[in-house]
Amino acid sequence: MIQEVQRFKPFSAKPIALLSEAGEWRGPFDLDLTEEKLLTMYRDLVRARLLDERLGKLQRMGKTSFVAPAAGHEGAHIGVAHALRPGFDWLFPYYRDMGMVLALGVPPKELFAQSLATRADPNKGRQMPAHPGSAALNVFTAASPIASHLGPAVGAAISMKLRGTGQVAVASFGDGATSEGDFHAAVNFAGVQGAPIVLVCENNRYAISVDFHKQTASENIAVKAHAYGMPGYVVDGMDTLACYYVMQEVVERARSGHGPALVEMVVYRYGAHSSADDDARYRPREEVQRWRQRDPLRRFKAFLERRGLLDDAKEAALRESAEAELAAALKEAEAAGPVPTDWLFDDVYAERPAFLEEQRAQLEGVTRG
Ligand SMILES: Cc1ncc(C[n+]2csc(CCOP(=O)(O)OP(=O)(O)O)c2C)c(N)n1
Repeated sequence: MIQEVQRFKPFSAKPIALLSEAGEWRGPFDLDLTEEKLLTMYRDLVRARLLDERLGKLQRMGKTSFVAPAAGHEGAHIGVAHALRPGFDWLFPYYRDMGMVLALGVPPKELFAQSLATRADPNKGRQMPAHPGSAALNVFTAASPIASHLGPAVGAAISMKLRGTGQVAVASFGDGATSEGDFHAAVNFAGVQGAPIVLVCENNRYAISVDFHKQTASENIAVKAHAYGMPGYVVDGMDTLACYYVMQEVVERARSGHGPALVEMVVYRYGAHSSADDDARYRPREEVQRWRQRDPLRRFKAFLERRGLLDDAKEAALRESAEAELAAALKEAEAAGPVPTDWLFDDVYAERPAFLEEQRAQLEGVTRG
């Protein structure tokens, strides 16, 4: 039975951590990842951080209208992405998960194109920036209404179970989303149906300016799982390996027919809620600084250095190559040119009705002048 090989106990008093803040391995089992896998995880942490920085710059340059900063969430993002089978399992991310979809394999060119609305955007420029999706990689397009993707995620997982596909769905969301009715309906349904889904809460302590303690009277989010008949895990979300190993266990548990789990990853966003928010109005700078000390990149780097897998020169080379990859992707995304206005009419009907044809013709006249 899978329960007998469980590494992690649900409902632990403290968040599950495997790395100390100085990067020492503290796991109660032997690390069983190859050097290559560890370095790939670190590379993905760096790519996610650099992507976030680039998107922030594009917003300040006026090239995109909206970003949802993700720095501080990367440990959770990379832990989740690496526990999935890309293109087989399904991911239902939310708007702060750019690093997660990048690590899953969505090309950075597509992510930039989505944010800038250029022809290289597979969503044809019809989503808000920071709302990626990928048909090729089974990534459900991120939605703006919080928690609205959780019902569809559970529905998809139930379908996977009924069809016996062996796939797993993962849906991620913030702590604020757990106050929505959609969250409770979805978790309840997942529990009742034994759906192969992992619900991942990236608890960054704030829903815009609303502090976690105003969000729920529960001691944490993970305990809510108990009421829905599934295990709940609270994990140190700044510890990439803890996020990865817990995810790997519950994903495989779901894959082998043992049902859903709720995983709370305790993270922190260093930046504002979005490019439209002033976080200085609701949280002290010292709090942000304190959390920065726990940074997932810094911790993983220290861990790799202790094992002799990374040094300053290798780190510099890795950053340089990630920078170059993103710069080239951005250039290609921009070179594709803006999305044509009449793409607005595509993909809605198999055969476009006359009234839409008429509107399209009118628009053509307007844009031609
Ligand atoms: C149904 C709904 N209500 C309100 C909003 C406005 N809104 C956008 S983001 C947000 C906070 C979300 O917080 P959380 O779920 O913790 O995620 P975070 O942004 O902190 O990562 C709110 C209330 C929304 N998008 N959808």
